[in-house]
Amino acid sequence: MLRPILIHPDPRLKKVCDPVTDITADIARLAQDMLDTMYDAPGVGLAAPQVGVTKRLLVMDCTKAPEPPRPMVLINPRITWASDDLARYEEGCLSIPEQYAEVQRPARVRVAWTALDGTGQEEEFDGLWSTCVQHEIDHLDGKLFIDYLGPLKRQMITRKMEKLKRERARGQA
Ligand code: K2U
Ligand code: ZN
Repeated sequence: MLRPILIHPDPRLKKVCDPVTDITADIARLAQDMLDTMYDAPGVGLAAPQVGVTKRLLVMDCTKAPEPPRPMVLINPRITWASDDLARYEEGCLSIPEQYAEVQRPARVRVAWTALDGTGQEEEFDGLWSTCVQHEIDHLDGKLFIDYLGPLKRQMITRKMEKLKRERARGQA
């Protein structure tokens, strides 16, 4: 089922999210809905706060055709190692539509998490997967990619989003 994606500014996007304490049928349903919503957007990642659930859960699939899809669900993810070398990427965000800016992050990260079946996982990510998982884990800590920009650019983007929300509220966008 598709869920509406919150648009910045929204207090739920600034919250430090709560750990998932037990993996219930509701959590499994939320994860599936987040994957459906991500593919529909389309996007390569989505964090629970973006659909209004302030829990530490994210989904991602950074595969590109003709690779087979690899939908991933990360519960209570945490970065256990990050490379010294950095990588720059023109990031966007489904909660900040049509705004892009270059963000620099560690090129490779190791992430530990719990899978939907309750097993502990750990994997090293590079390339778009690395950028994406760091972008999503930031969401779980209430951090948006625009928080890495200067105050003027961030304020300009926030003003544009406030205008977009006003227009959407009037059914104009
Ligand atoms: O969290 C989100 O808003 C989903 C983003 C994740 C993302 C942002 C920047 C870089 C990598 C991942 C959406 O996937 S934005 C759409 C997108 C699609 C393809 C490549 C990059 C971004
Ligand atoms: Zn985002």
